[in-house]
Parts: sequence; structure tokens; C-alpha cells
Amino acid sequence: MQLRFFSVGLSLVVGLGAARAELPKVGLKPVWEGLESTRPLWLETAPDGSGRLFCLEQGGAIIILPKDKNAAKPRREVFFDISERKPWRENEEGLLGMAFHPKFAANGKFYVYYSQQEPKRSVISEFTVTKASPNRADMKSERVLLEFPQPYWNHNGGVILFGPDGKLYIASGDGGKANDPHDNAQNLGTMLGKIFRIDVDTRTGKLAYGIPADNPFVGRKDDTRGEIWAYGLRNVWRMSFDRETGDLWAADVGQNKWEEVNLITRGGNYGWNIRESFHKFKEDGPAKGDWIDPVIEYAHHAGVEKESKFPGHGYGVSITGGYVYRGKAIPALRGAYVYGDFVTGLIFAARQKDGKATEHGTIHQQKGKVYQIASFGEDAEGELYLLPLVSNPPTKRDPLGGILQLVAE
Ligand SMILES: [Ca+2]
Repeated sequence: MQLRFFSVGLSLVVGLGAARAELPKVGLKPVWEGLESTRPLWLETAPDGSGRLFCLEQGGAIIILPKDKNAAKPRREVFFDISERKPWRENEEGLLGMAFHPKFAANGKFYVYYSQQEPKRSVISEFTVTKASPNRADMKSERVLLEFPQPYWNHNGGVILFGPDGKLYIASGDGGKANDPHDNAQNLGTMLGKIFRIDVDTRTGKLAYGIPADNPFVGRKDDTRGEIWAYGLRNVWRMSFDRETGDLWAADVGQNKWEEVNLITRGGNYGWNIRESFHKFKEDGPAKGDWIDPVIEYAHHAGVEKESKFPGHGYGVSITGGYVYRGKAIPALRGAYVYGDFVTGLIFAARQKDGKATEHGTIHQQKGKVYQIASFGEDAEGELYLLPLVSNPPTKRDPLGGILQLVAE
């Protein structure tokens, strides 16, 4: 008893000395219940003061969510729809990303990232809203900015984001199969396994977009692509800018052992497929290089956890990146990066300093039926949502179906 008392006292002292804000547990609250929505993958607020929140669906539609997330019978309002082009053929293909132009209020432009076949490829296009209604996209207004081949159905990346600098950032994926068989991620001559940065408002040569002059690899005399901002990434499944600091966070899905979260910097090499997370991956790869280690990692199972830099972190098989929480509903979570695992359904959070995690924890463990975390969403106020890979409306058997808001527990 006495020993136990002592140990509690000691941990209190250590806790105070480190002056760390504890990560809270959070709850999940169903919102927009009964709304018909299939495989939602992204939420995006129109930057025009309208308060409209858009939800992207893998099958090819973008819908406008009702303002009242507790409405009894939410109406499905379709803004954009390319489902007849069948972007979603395989599990990781589809309409995967969207972003509004920073001057959307004035020019009505927005951007989408979607998959197409024959040949299998990723397409990034600009569309404009109709003159008649800001709630309808003009489906004839498409301007294709960029297409690049995807050799396999998996690892298509898919996030597109405007940075605080007004440039469009795009995560491409390494092209797929397994282990990056063509070494795409380390090859600066391919568009795969990268994050690009392009300018949608200018043109470079015959390209439908501009390559910013301050991109890190501009002007090389070899076949290096000037669009590249960062490389050595396997399949960034969700990335986001911290709305307060401008930090770019990217969760990179691992092969067989490690899931990782990275802070993306200009020209950074994140190691794949020579490295996976903090660990050597390619047997005959170089022993040394300018690889940037992740902020945090977690293991696929207990068998490899002894090698982990973060023992005690919950397990998972496929990371889903989220957002640095900047909302008001969960004050103790402020400033922490929230992420989760697609397979185990655990929701995690971490804080970092100088690119190294100082704190991490499981903030929610789903009970009963576990919903796969396809993505997270963020609204105008910085509140976060979990987008599960289930169909709406929720059934009696699946009462959690649909979008879930992260709330204080
Ligand atoms: Ca890496």
C-alpha cells in the first residue's frame, strides 16, 4: 500500500515537471442522421462566407450538407456528380479529393482528384459553379490540369489542398502493388510517391498550370519533375494543413509493419521504399541518406512493437490521417494532431515539438461493431468528424452508420 502511494506521488511530480497537457478521451456523436451518403471521404467548407459544408463521396458525387446537423430528415443536395464516369472501380480508386480555390467567392472555381481507366490514371481538374446557382457545379466547365498514370488500382493518394501560400498541394501515391516494385517514390522523374505543388492561376510552357519558381527541384537539367514538393512517400492517405501554424501533416500508409505520420517540408525525402518509418525497408538500399523521420509511428502487431520508437501506442494496419484540432468542443484536445487506423478503428492523437512526438494516446476505442475510418473531416469552426466506410442511412443493426462528430466525453 505504502509503495503504491509512493508511486502515485512520484508520477504526479513527473507529470507536473513535464508540464504536459494530457490528451483527453473523446466521444463520437452521430450527425446528419438519416442522410443518404455513400463512402464519404472528405469534408470541405466553401471559403465564401456562406457556411456551406460539402461532403465528397468516393462514387463521384459532392453533396452539400444541411446546415442543421441534427435535422430530423436531412435532404440530400447534390452539388457535383461524375458517377457516370465510374471513378470508383476498385477499393482505392474513386473521387478522392476536392479543394476550393482560395478566391472561390469571386471566381467560383474548385478542384477535384479522381480515377479513370484505359489507361488507369489519376486526373486533377478544375470546375466552376453555374451562373444560375452557387449550389450547382457546371459539369461542362471541366478544365483538366494534370493526369498521370497509375500502374495498379491501389495507392492513389488523392488529397488536394490549397496551402496558406495559395498553391495547390497534391498527394499522388507510389502507384501501388506492394513494396513499390518500380521504385517510383525515390525517382524524381516520376509523378508517383510524391507531394506536388502547382499554381492553378498561371501556366508554365504548354502545361495547364504553373510550376512555382520556388519549388525545390525546379530548373534541373535532367528529367526531374519541377512539380515535386516532397518525395519518398508510399501512399499518403489524408493530409492537412494546421490552420493555425500552416504545418503540413501527412499520414503515410505502411507496408507490413509500420504506420507513420510525417510533417512535410520543402524538398523533403521521407524515405520510402528504402525506409519505412524509422526502419530500414529495402535490403539492398543505401545505408545512409537524407531521410526525414516521421513524427510518430505505430506497429502492426506486438511482434514488431519492441522495435518501436513509441511503445504502448495502439496497433493498426492502415493509417488514416486527420487534422490538428483547433475547435472549441474539446478544449483539452486543442493543438493535438488527430489520426486513426482504418482497420482497428482506434482514434489517436499526438503532440509534437521540432518534428518529434512529445505525447501520444488513444483518444477513442470503438466498442461493439468497429467502423473502418475511411477519413476525417473538419468544418469551418475546426470541429472534427469521422467518416466511416459504411452506407447511410444507418440501419437498426448499424446504429452508428453515417458521419460522426468528435465530442468531449
Ligand atoms: Ca517514411
